[in-house]
Amino acid sequence: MVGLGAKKPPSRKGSMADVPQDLLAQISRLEELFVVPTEKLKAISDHFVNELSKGLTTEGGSIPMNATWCMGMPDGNETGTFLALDMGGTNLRVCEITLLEAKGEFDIIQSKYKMPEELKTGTADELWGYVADCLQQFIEYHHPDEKIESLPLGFTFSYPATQEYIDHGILQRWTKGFDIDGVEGKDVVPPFEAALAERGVPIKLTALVNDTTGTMIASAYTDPEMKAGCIFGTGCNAAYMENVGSIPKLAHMNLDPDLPMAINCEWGAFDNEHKILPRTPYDIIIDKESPRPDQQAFEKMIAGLYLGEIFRLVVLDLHKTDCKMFDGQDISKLNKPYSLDASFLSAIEEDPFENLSETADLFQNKLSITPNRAELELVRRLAELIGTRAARLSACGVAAIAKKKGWTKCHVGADGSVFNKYPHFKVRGAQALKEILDWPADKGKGKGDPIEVLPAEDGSGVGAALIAALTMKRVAEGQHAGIRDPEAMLKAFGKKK
Ligand code: G16
Ligand code: BGC
Repeated sequence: MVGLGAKKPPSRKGSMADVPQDLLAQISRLEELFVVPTEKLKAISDHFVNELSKGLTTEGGSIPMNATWCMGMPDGNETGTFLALDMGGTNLRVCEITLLEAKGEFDIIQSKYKMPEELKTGTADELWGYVADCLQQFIEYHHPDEKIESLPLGFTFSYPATQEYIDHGILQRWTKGFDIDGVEGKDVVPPFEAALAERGVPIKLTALVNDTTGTMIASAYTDPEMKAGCIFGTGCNAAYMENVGSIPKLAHMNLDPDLPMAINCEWGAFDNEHKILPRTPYDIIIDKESPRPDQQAFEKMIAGLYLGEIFRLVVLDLHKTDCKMFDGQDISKLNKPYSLDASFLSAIEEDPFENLSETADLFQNKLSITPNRAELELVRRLAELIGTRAARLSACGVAAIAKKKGWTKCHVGADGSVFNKYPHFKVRGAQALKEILDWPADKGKGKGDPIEVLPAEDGSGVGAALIAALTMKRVAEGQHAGIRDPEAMLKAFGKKK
């Protein structure tokens, strides 16, 4: 993993000496397609600011800007024991979190389960059954013979949901390649609770939370400078704290305009109308062939689910066009959509050897292809271009939130496999933020930057527990906005503070 203060990745331009003219011409073409210059970054983030505001109006825009009813940051003094479920793009975690008396401290026990690939396109019953089974297993293992119904549950459900109340959520659409019939447009909480009840685990959900909101709140628990949370993983998105008075679509509720409200931006949907993002022909194919075409335009250019597929489509194209990459070789394995994931690109970018021998091994092992030296140089540059574009475009979203809110200095908590594992992602993002926000020459390295994107240490499950705690505190204090049945919540969990 590359730290925030990591050195700039070494340029490999010098290694291109042996690359033949036709491949060099292809590299220049790819650079034209994938490099996003400073001026374009600035134009994208300015447009992004307008789109964030539009999403908060009653008319709405592409970016949903979902009000989450998480109405406050933690101060580190929250206490109590909570269950948390965290259904991310790759893993399902079940946690029991005890927020301790000591400020900002907690104990956590957790089990991690893989989200099986086939669940993502299976049936709703299978999905909820699996999630409920994992929770049941966890409870039976950690609390045999105990009644734990009174433990509040925070459920991190990392998909766009419309919430009129914090303990329900109507799935707007599946993202990240999920495609399960009969869930979109419906409240996801009743079928989830029904699956629990069927298994004799009558736990009631206290808060349905997006992973970005969870990440923001978990990060803010120990760092008062945290103002937003981002996920750069299988999907990508951000949440930040808005004030109710700046959310015209909530005006009809006559709430105190100074109340805070976490907004789950769902910024993956930025530019669905294709006004500003520099899409390549490869991005267009990805979109057309995805289960939800015309959705998540921004996400499809930058999130982990798509990075390997962009790479595969380019390489396949180079095989078919005049330069005939891998000429005469059997490329059948390369023909399979989504056969390469972001870790394939990470590994190429991490190859420490001048002769790119690890990249050669990767191609051999994964695809049964033997690239020549020039082809190795090209695929290395291609991975660099795709990974750099992802980091630079991601920074446009962070900059846009900061600009919208007038923040010149703050911390942003981030999680997800791309942020944590993709080489140079952090430092490339920091460099782009510097270009967009015109920081001085010594900034843009990550550490010590005015806006610093920092790893969120403990996953958004902790955030979900904290949000459940904050919600119960709010209910106990008589603040009932966004709570469906405050009486029932008080009765179930008592006056926890
Ligand atoms: C962490 C967070 C999840 C989030 C996930 C995103 O989980 O706790 O809430 O959804 O990151 O990353 P990805 O999409 O790469 O799974 P984890 O299990 O990945 O550390
Ligand atoms: C989902 C978001 C989520 C993000 C990161 C996107 O595809 O729509 O709700 O926060 O992925 O997991």
